[in-house]
Amino acid sequence: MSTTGDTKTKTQIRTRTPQLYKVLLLNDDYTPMDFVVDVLMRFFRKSELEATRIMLAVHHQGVGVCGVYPFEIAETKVNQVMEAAAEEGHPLQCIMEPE
Ligand code: TYC
Repeated sequence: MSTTGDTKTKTQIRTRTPQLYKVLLLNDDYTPMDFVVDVLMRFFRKSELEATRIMLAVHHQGVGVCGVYPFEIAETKVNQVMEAAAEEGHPLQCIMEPE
């Protein structure tokens, strides 16, 4: 490194991988299956087949992963799902947790 007053340049070797978050759907007894499939297609870009598979997994197991994203994208998806559900009066819950 120069000590003559030149700009000093240091190569950063280590990079930090951003923490990823799982976006999860929770089961309930009231939200229509069709609505959940629609949410998965609209906000998580799933095919109808994949959306149906995820919805049924949540229905049977209580919880399921919709996708894994950086914090702000996960947060946006949770908000979009919660807003859409509230608009239709469904109790559907969507949460995020660190992967
Ligand atoms: N259990 C709901 C029903 O029988 C369907 C459902 C699936 C609800 C997934 C929420 O995240 C959910 N209508």
